[in-house]
Amino acid sequence: MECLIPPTVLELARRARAVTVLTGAGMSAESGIPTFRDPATGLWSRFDPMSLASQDGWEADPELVWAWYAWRVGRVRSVEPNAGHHALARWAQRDDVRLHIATQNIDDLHERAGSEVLAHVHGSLLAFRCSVCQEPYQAPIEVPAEPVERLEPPVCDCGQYVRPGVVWFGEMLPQGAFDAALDACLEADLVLVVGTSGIVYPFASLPDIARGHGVPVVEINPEETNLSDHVDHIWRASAAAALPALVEALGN
Ligand code: BJW
Ligand code: ZN
Repeated sequence: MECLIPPTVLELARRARAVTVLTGAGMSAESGIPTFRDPATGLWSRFDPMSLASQDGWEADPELVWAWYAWRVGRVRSVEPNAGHHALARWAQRDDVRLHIATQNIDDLHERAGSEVLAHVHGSLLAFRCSVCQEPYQAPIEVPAEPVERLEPPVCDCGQYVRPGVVWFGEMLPQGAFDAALDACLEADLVLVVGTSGIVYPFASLPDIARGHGVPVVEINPEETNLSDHVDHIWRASAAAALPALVEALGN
């Protein structure tokens, strides 16, 4: 289906020489990865993602939390980057623009589309490490064919459980990740915010900070979000429709 580009957004994209794209779960939705706050289906509908994605949740029941992450590893492995991921990779290849991506997503779909990601501010699902000594865990991760409710996590050489390399609530972001995203927003002449509800901080503060420095901010999202009142332009469209349309309209 044709995707109509708001003329001001197209003009901003045409003029921009430094573009920073901030992405959230909606970026990967059309690849088949459920967003974080979508109502869950199946086995996981009985559990609250906010509790599972927390140190308290892990400490209370590591087998439950590991089973949830193992299921998500299976989902990420089985899907492909969508047209939106590919469009950003193509845009970054242009000689007339520097394009940075800072993502909250813990999947590797930007990279698999050919993009270099400046910052994974909430970590990477596939970068497993020991939950106690923090040593990276390199052995293959087994994913059950069918989702299960409990699964024992792998064990590190030190005898403690291995955890996913993601950032849970109350945890610090990976060293340097937020600063890199912030610098990229401040040096941009266009910030695109794609597929995030803008609920989680400090990432959600980036659009406001960019605007405070005079950088125009565009939201691409089919729904209203916490950020909608804090951006310059709103484009109500999905990532996989809007981004290819925009990059195509830029021409060669
Ligand atoms: C589409 C679409 C399509 C659908 N196309 N769009 C300041 C104020 C208040 C609280 C805090 C604050 N600073 C820090 C906090 C506390 C906390 C926080 O933010 N709490 C809020 C809930 C209020 N933040 C933290 O704890 C952070 N750490 C921190 O600040 O450290 C410093 C510190 C430490 C100790 C004490 C004090 C300070 C860490 C946050 C970690 C977040 N981790 C998670 C889980 C990761 C692992 C996992 O996935 O399991 O990250 S939470 C979860 O939310 C995940 C996501 O990255 C994140 C954001 O979600 P996102 O991407 O926005 O997804 P959704 O589902 O919410 O929205 C999807 C959107 O897509 C929707 O808008 C749809 O419409 C749209 N959409 N289809 C385009 N096709
Ligand atoms: Zn260890």
